[in-house]
Amino acid sequence: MVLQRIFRAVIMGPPGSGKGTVSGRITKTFGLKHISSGDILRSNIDAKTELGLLMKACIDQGQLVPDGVMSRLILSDLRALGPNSWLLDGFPRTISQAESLDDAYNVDTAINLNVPLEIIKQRLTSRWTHLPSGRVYNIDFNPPKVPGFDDVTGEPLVQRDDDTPETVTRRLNAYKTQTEPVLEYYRSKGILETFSGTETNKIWPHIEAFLHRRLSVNQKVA
Ligand code: G5P
Ligand code: MG
Repeated sequence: MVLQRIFRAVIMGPPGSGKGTVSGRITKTFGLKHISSGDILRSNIDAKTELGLLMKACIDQGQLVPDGVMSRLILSDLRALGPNSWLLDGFPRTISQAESLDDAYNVDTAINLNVPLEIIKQRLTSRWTHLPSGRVYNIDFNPPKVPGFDDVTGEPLVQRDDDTPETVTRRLNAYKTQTEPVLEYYRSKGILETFSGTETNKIWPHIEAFLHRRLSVNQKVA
């Protein structure tokens, strides 16, 4: 789909709710640029910069990276994208981050994946990731064609350091205390769209239909 008007969305949900998986489908179907805060942080860590070390300490403890660092990083990447449609995955995660984003851009919609917390832990401990691209696999849900290797590049997959059961518990706590208020923030602005369920394949058709509706309205207005 070629968009005639700029469309800017954020995708939210607890760790393991499927933000990365659904973002992959949205970018493929609708051609939005995908920016994942977690992928950006992990590539900084990989580059072993001083800032990367600070970020790694936060992530490995299941804590959020400080707002100032995070907002600067994401806003500079968004600026580099120029006048394009995009989908932000994993940002904003605090009210302060949501306000920094609002100061710079008009967000059209906030997609919220509402997946029960009980099933999330199991998903994360069986996740395999291709770090350079952020592509994710799961032993049960979407296994790679060759076990341990990325389908596209053939490069090795790894398990994220923060996918241990203890760190997942801390990440879920951070989500409840710091990120859930952001849902309320977007609800009060009238742009929150919540999709509930336990399986991505069942949630996805609803998100796809919603975006088709939103984007065709956008195009008529354009
Ligand atoms: P991230 O990288 O943003 P999280 O914790 O928000 O990490 P995560 O873990 O990346 O979110 P996800 O993207 O929501 O999860 O989920 P996913 O990867 O698509 O799916 C999870 C697994 O389930 C995969 O293996 C997938 O294949 C499988 N799966 C999907 N659907 C199904 C299904 O229907 N069934 C089954 N069985 N499996 C399925 O952030 C990491 C850290 O970076 C820092 C924080 O420290 C954070 O903890 N950070 C920030 N700090 C401050 N501010 C920010 N804005 C920050 N952003 C990141
Ligand atoms: Mg993710």
